[in-house]
Formats: sequence, structure tokens, C-alpha cells
Amino acid sequence: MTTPALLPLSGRRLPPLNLGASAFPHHRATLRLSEKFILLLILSAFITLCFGAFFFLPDSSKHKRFDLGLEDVLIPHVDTSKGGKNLGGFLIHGQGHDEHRHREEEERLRNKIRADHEKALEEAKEKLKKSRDEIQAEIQTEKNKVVQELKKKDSKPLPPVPLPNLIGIHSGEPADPDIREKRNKVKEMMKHAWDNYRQYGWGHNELKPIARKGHSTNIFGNSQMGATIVDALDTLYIMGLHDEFREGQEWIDKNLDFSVNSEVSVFEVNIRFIGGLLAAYYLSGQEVFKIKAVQLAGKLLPAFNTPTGIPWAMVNLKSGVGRNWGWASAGSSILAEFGTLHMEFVHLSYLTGDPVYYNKVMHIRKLLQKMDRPNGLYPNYLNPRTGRWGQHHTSVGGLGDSFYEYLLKAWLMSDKTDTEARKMYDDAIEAIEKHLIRKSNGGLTFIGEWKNGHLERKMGHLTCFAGGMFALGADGSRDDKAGHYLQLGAEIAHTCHESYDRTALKLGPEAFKFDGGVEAVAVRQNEKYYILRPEVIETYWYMWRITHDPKYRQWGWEATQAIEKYCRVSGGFSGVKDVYSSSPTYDDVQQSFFLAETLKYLYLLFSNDDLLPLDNWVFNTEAHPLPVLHLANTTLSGNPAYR
Ligand code: DMJ
Repeated sequence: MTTPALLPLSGRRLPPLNLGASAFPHHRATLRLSEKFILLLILSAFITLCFGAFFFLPDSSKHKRFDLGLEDVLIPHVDTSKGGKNLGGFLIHGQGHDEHRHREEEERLRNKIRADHEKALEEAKEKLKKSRDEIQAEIQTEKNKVVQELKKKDSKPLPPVPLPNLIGIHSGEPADPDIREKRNKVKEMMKHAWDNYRQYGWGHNELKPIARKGHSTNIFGNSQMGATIVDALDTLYIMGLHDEFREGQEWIDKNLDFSVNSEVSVFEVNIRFIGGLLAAYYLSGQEVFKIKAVQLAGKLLPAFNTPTGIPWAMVNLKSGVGRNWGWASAGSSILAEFGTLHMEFVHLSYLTGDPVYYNKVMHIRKLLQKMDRPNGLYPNYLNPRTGRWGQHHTSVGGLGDSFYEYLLKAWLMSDKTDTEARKMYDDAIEAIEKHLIRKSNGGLTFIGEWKNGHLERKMGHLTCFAGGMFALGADGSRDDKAGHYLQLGAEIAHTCHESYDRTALKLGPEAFKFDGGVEAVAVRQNEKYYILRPEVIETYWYMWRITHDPKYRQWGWEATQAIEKYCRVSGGFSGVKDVYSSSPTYDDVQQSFFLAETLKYLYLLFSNDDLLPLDNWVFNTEAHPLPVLHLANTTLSGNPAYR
């Protein structure tokens, strides 16, 4: 008998196992047995391998399911009797069953899709039988339902918070009949502006008082957001024009909607709408204003989604997409825009208990603190992608102004506890005084503009607010320089008054120069207009409150008369194109800030100090009063959510 050959898995024939029987004659039978045993072992290993492959190779049926887009259709029951194993809720089948079940499942789905299509087709046929009007009515009903649902969601009541001390919202009646008469005159002007807007521009952002129709600019986007209504509310309230206030409230309640596909200025919407709504809320206690302010603020938040957290200048209220003004240096955001959010955002956090608003503005502050400032000055442009300054232009007028104002007011509004803001203000003002403030040959103090290392000896109407700011910040200034800053405020007020006094209409131009023999006078034709701006009157009012020097009331009255004489038309009030021409042409715009600021500051100028006292109220840059948060040692709020 020949020794059986071993057939290995590879199929190659191996030589017979020849251990030399003669060497172990008594083991011959034993060796045959071991060969069989090895053969058995190899066979059983082979069978185990086949089983392993069967269970562990990927289940192709799964891929098939995925390709069909049915990966989320799980077989609903577990039938282990048919070879299925229940592993943590998922069913694993024997392959044959699996394919069968999936075929069934696909068939079931196909039938369902067919049935759905047929149903949709039937419905479409039914629809087509209806008239166009019926279809439109149905669509409208559906839309209304969605809007109502959204409204319900948005109008959730906010958690109650202790209201700050609201002092002096109904007083201010002067005893002096002459002053009372002046105050009444200002109130009558407000009524004229409001009534005409009510009649010809209601719901539009602003009024064209000559064309007698609505007006808007790109800062408000393309929607009718009733900017004049929101901006005017608190002025109406403090003047005691309660019917008008109620009309405004009703419009806001029913019509002010922020779910619009409209690209707005974050800054303007903040100072006019959020500031206006918050002030109206604090004065009247009407919840609707608070709710609207919070809804709107939510729509502005996507503007902060930039690589640095410095917000875009504009945001689309619906899509949340933001971008910057095309004219701004190297795609930059503007200092006066992203730096004028603090007051409103702190109040939003206070009222909602949600720190998100506070965190956004504090992030901006921290970022600015870390940056180098050329000559200690803040440039007007900052790129929100790179976090780098754009052109090295610095201004206390347009593009820079209210950034400085809000540093001071953050400190005041925190009951003077936000010392970080006060320090930033003091540092900034010192650098401004050193590099931007000069005296003209004729002895007029002016604030110029810093452009790449050079001082442009030109001052804007907007810059005139700084007189009031210096006076307001005098108390609490570094090195006890209160007297110095009060004096500086008085000098700026004087210069700005001169810019009014040197015109034919006794109204100030947009910008005026101190160069080549010219003093406080506009040179370029496109700087000669007056658009009902408030800044000069704002400074008169602060100077009056702080010094009680009667000349400020006198100057304020001159301006009131000039506005009445040259800007009043039968359809409201209009800006004028050339203050040096005694026969003015109108720009035909009644700006919303005329009602929010110019007329409010005039009214306050002829009121007693107990109306909105400065110890209790801080005015935002659009003259909307917000209460001081008297909360020791916190820059934020007394809202329990923060404690
Ligand atoms: C107002 O909207 C605000 O005062 C803003 O800060 C700057 N300019 C206008 C009015 O001139």
C-alpha cells in the first residue's frame, strides 16, 4: 500500500510522508491515524472559514437599499423564526429572505408613490376647476395661517424684570410764560410734522412734504417700516401728544413686521428702531414695544457672523446675509456703526435675560482694546474679515462720532460702574484733543478730520454734537479736568453757533472750513445744505442743562425760528439745499430724526430740568432716552439671569 498523498488547499501534490518505517517499525499504524487526524483538522478549519465569510462579508442588500434612497425605511417587525437576528433593534436577515423582503418593500413604496401622484393629480384637477380668485384666496389663507403661527411663536411673553427707576417722564412745564410759549411752539411744530406724515406718508419710512407722499432711503431697505412712527414715539409721549402716540402704537402693533426680504443698515435700525422702541417701552410701559424691539434685535444678530465678530454694515432681515457698504475703505465696517450698539444691546440683555446681546458688544469692545491705534486715534474703518484697520482716517463727525459718544454713555448708563468704557473714552478724547482740535486764526475752536497723518481743517455739522458730549463727560474726567472739558464744550457750541450765524438762513451748513481766510463757512456747493439735523441744537441743550447760561436758550430759539421760517411748508418740514441763499430750494425730505431729535431737544431746551433728568436717563445717539441701570458693580444688569 502506498502512503496516501496529502492534498493541500493549494492542490499541489506533496511528497509522501516518509519518516522511514524501518526507523520506527512499531509506530507504523499510529502514524496513519495522525495523518487522518490532521486531514480532519484542515477540513474543519476550511468549513469554519466558509461560515465566517458568509457572516462577515458586507451585506450587499444594504447597499441596494441605500442606492434606492430607502435607507431610512426599516423593516418594521422582527421575525427571528425566519433566520433574522435582532441586534439592538436592527434586523439582520438571511440573504434570501432579505432580498425577497426588500423587493416587497420596494413594491409597496412604488405603489404608495403612484397613489400619492394620482391623488395630487386629482387635487390639481380640482384646483383648476376653481377661479383664479378662489385659488388666490386659498393661498392667502394658508399664508395667514403660517404668519399667525410665527407671530404666536415670536410673541411669547418675556420674563419680567424689575424696571429701573423711571423718573421725570411727565413733568417739565416751565413757570416762565415766555419759555412756556416757546415750548408750545415747538410742540405745535411737532404736530405739524406728524399730522402731515400721518396724512401723506403713513407707514412709509419718511415723508416728502412737497410731493406729499412717502419717502425712503436705502438705510431702511425696500420695505415700509414706518421709521418716522417709531422714531417719533417718545417725542410724542413727552410732549403729551397721547392720541398721536396711540395711533403710532396701533400701527406698530398691527403692521410692523420684520420678516421682510429687505437689506437694512444695522446701525440705523439699531439707533432709530430698537432705540425708539425701547424708549417707548420704558416711557409708556406698553409690552408691545419691548416685544418688537427684541424681535428686531434677533433679526440683526446674523450680521455679527463674521470672522472677527465685527458686524457687517447691512443685513438682510429675512436671509440674514450681511455685507458692507461698497464705498467703505477695503471692505471695511464703520467705527461709528459697529461702535454704536452698546446702549441698546445692554438694555436688550437686561430686559430679556439673554446675554447674547451683551456678549456681542463686549466682544467688539475687547477686540478694539487689543488693537494698536495710530497716534492713539481710532481709524474709522475696520475690516471684519481680517480684523485690520482700513484707511487711517479719524473723525469725530461722520463715520466716527457716536462711537466716542457711546463709550461715555456706556459709563453713564451703568451708573458709572463701567469704568473700562470711561477709560477708553478718556484715552480717545485725549488723543483727539492732541491731534484734531485746533483754534482758528479768528479764535474759533474746531475739530478737524485726520487723514493719513494730515489734519483737514474742516468740521461737519455732525461733529457739533461733540460740544454736548464734552460737557456731559466733564464730570468724572481724568485728572479732575472737568472745568477744561466744560470749557471745550462751550467753545464747540460757540463755533457751531457761528456756522449758523454766518449764513443767510441762520441755519448751519453740512460742513464748514477754517482755511485760507475762511472761518466756519462752507466752501463747496455740495456742503451748503441743511437737512433738519439736530447736532447743534443737541449741544445747546446739554450746555443749557449743565450751565444754565441763557444764551443757549437764545441760540436754540434762533434756530427754531429759522426752521419755522425756511423749512416749514404746508405739507410738513423740508431740508434746504443752500443755507447761503436767501431764496432756498427744498430737498423735499422730512427726515425721521427731525421728529426724534431736533424737535425733542428743542422741547427739552424750553422745559424744566425735571423732565428726563440726566442723572436717571441717558439719550442714545438718536435722542431716545434709556434709563440708567442703577445696579452696583455690574456693567450689565440686575436681571436675575445674570446673577
Ligand atoms: C442721526 O440719525 C443720529 O444722530 C446719528 O448719530 C447721526 N446723524 C443723524 C442726524 O443727523
